[in-house]
Amino acid sequence: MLKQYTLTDLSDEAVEALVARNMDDTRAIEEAVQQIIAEVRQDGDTALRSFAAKFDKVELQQLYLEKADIEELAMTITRDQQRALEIAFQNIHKFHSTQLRRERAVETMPGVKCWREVRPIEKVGLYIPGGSAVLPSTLLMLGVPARIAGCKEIVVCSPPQQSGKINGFVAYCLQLLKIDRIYLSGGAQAVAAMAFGTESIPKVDKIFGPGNQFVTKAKSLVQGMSNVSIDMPAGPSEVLVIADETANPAYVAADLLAQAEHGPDSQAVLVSTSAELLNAVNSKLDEQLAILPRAEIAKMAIANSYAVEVENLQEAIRFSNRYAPEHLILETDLWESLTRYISNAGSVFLGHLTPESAGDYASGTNHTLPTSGYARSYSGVSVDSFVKKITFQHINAEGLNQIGSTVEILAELEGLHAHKNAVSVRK
Ligand code: HSO
Ligand code: ZN
Repeated sequence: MLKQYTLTDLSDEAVEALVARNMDDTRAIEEAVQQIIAEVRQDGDTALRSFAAKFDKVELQQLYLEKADIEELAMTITRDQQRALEIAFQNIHKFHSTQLRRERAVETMPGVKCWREVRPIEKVGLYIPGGSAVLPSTLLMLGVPARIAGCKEIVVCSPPQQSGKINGFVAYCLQLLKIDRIYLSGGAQAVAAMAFGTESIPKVDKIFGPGNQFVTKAKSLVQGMSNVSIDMPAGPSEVLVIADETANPAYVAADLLAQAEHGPDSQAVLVSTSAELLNAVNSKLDEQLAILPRAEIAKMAIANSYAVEVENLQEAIRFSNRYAPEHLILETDLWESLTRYISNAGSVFLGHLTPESAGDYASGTNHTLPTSGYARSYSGVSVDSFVKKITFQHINAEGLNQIGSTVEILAELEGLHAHKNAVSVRK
């Protein structure tokens, strides 16, 4: 049963507290991660081997698998599973392909021409988690835009299984992406390896991918310690469902549980205009939880979740915008009239037949999205995340004549005479 609130009963502070995520950032995690980073910097591969023995319970000689191993592992999955991964790959590819657009050059004054050109980030590191659920879909969500962007080197790290191998689904995704090598390292140590480089693992320019609190902490720490950047700050996954009396309670419950099964710290929020719907969803939650293999995890997440009753859909959207959910699902016949009011959300799922799961796997949109309220200022991963946009300009004699005195005056007023002179000498 979801905790329940009525929006009109809540003070502004109470709403603020409700939409705030539990950013429980313990010093203990930070200290442990600092230590791991220091060891990887100092001992490189030797440190990675000892972390693999300690955390993944496996003795590794070679810290990566190559083409032949990947091929062999990929063959262990069924033809249906291969087809499903192929369809997901194709849809993600189709959707992301449109994201590389050329911009036109602009003549800001006669003879002064400015434009931007896109260049791939050369070396990117993709972290693929392998904890309680292995997520090959994440490899597609990161690998496809990296390939479309044209990144030269795509370094993939994932924790090894106890066999010293990786899962067959991840292997098949590597094949679809034409990536011939995967590094067998997980956790904060993999992030440190990609940030600083080891004998085996190349240093990269940007690190992508979700992970547990250790991985997330490592990403934020290495960003401040080297010139590596990261995709976005990542917190536990979350969904906010807006549902009215037109919603099907079984669908709503299923969507909340799809989120809840990710982890005990996941959050599933239901905002509804209908008290009957809230009750019906609660009973469907019980029904569906009873037969869910990951019920224990989902129950903990549900305990960390809540429902809010609101007066109308506009109020629901306002609440959602304050929460800024990673995923927003609109389970109402009126979804079309609402989309324009959405100002903060990572990815939005419209109508009764659009489950978040479709976007998690296969519809084409990316599932690497801003959590914890970062949807206020961040977008999800896309091809843009894998490129830089370089500005260019060219000024001819006419242009210099047009713009020269403006620059000279501005340089003068800032007291920067060498700047002024760089124009004056050319006149
Ligand atoms: N909902 C997760 C993505 C995912 N779901 C992967 C299943 N596999 C974060 O958007
Ligand atoms: Zn999911």
